[in-house]
Amino acid sequence: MKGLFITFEGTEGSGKSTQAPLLVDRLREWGHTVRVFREPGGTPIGEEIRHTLKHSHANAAMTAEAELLLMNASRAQLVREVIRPALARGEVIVCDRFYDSTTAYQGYGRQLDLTTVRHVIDLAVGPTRPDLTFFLKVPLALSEERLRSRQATMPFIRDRIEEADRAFFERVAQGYDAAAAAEPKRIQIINASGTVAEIQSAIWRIVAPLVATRGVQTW
Ligand code: Z5A
Repeated sequence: MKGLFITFEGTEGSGKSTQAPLLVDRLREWGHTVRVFREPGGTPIGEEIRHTLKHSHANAAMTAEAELLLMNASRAQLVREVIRPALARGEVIVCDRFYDSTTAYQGYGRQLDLTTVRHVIDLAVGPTRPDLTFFLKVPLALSEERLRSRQATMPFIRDRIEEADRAFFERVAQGYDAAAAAEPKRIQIINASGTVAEIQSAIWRIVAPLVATRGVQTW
């Protein structure tokens, strides 16, 4: 029995980390065995790489190439240590970011050669690909506004990737549009400017028929 692999994508502040757990809760209520991960991270090795990429005091001079490889080192570990075995058991995997983030951030944002980026992703994931990806699309101004309100309620933690300029994030958004245009069947664009409940319903309208027909493992 093969499981189901669902990923969430979008610029920061688009609502991925809000929607992913809501989908997980709903799937569990329906009796499915679900595992949820975030990238970079999701394994002990991946979480150490995440720290290096985002918060380490030693990361200021990180090159775009090193960033590409570290993102995919974390991913290679996650795929082999957890995702493949869980899918083989017929479970549902929900992942907050996966390789479309690499296309958008390292390919378009950092402007690395897109063919090289694709080869590195291929090495990291092999045949393990999402069945369904939600691209939560919001105007950049709205995601910036959401992040500002979140920052106002939290202690400041430096994040190297968030230090990039606005042009970088505009290119990232273009990268997501290009990825969605290239794979319209897998990548479902969700208008993420609405309320949390509206977005949750839009996502469930797509997932419900899929889990009903796929025979994934239930308790
Ligand atoms: N990255 C990369 O470069 N290459 C890769 O291959 C991978 C990742 C895998 C991971 O950061 C960074 O790594 C990310 C991309 C890069 N870098 N940046 N910059 P992360 O995991 O720390 O964070 P993130 O993935 O960027 O997510 P985020 O900033 O936490 O945003 P989000 O998950 O999309 O949004 P959220 O946390 O659900 O919501 C943000 C705020 O808005 C929060 O206060 C919510 O309560 C609020 N919110 C959410 N939905 C709504 C609605 N509908 N209305 C109003 N307010 C809302």
